[in-house]
Amino acid sequence: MSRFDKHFKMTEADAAEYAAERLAIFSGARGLVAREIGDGNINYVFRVVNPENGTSAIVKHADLGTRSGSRVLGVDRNRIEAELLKMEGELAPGLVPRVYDYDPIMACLSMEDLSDHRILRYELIDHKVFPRLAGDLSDFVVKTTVPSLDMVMDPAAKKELVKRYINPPLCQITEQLVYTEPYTGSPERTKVFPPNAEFMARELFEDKELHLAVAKLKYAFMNDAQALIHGDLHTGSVFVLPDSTKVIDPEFAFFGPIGYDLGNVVGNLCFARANAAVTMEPGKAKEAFEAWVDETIVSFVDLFKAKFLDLFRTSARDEMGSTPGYAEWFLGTILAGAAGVAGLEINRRLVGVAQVKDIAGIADPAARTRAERLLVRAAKRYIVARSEYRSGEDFRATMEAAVASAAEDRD
Ligand code: SR1
Ligand code: MG
Repeated sequence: MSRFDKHFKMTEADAAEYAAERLAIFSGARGLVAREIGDGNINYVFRVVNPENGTSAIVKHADLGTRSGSRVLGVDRNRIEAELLKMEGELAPGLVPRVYDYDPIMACLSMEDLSDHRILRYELIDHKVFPRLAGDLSDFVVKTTVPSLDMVMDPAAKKELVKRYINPPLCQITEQLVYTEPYTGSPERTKVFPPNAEFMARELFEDKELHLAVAKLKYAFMNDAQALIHGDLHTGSVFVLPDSTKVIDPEFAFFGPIGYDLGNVVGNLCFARANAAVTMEPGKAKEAFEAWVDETIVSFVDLFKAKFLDLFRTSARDEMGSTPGYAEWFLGTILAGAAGVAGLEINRRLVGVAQVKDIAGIADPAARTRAERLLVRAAKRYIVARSEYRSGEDFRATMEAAVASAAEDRD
């Protein structure tokens, strides 16, 4: 009999006791210390340390609802995350934390402590550069998604996986927060920076051509069970060191369009680019950071394209999937989806309920106003003209034009 034979919401003291009882790396240890370090909206994340020898682990614990209690989610997301991390660790070695244990009763996923790493979003806000990023993230997206395509894996086995990773509560969050609420203008479901109230009403809430494009993207997200994707690949889901990249938090994983992962990365790099454009003093540091973000957007997309075609061609087993021209056509549809998602991610982080510090944290109201406007211009182009995006340069050029447009907002 153990206190942990039945699920309850753990405190720090519970987490320390739990880790001592459950995790092999703490076997025989006494006096473990747990601290809750989660900064997300959903789970409880405990860092557990053995002060005697410095051994540590992360215990990610799911309660039935979100932290605020505003949504009931169940706890299956914890299983999905644990299984995905293990799978991703095999497909993309070195790019995810090691899993120590998954406990379906307490809904606890215990894994490698990456406290020596930093969250990419905050590093980008500090205008730091990470030369490995484009290579590592393009590797991650290609290696973790291509193997679960119908052209690559046995379609019957894939359908079993589609069942196993059906993720209704987390998909519902995305369907609402990304694909619906930012276009409603509803005061309960949006959060608009007051100086941009009229701008957002005109550009996002009342633009029917935009709504039609978003509707098409929404039902593609809900119906295109293309591959097993991460589902929430923003810069808060990436830990970095200068020589290391680790993707975390695949709790939103499900069978969906690959462009969702790709577009999330691009959209979040756009936040870094817009932040630099309006907050950095002109000079060498600004030029270097902006050039690195631009180059990272270009290389991320172009490396994805090259690696995708390579892996697809060497691993596609289905006869029709190997038809000459199919891989290139399919890649084109993924890039169009990615452009759409980059735009959706940008818009939802500006006017939706889950905002990002890259923009909401800009202290000068005039600078934040400009950043939001240039981003919305880029986002709308990504969404409405999504079929025109074929290369990294196409994605970069849209941001460059949007940044140039911000000069007009000064007047
Ligand atoms: C209620 S969850 C809000 C956001 O946090 C997650 O990381 C997802 O991006 C979600 O949309
Ligand atoms: Mg998360």
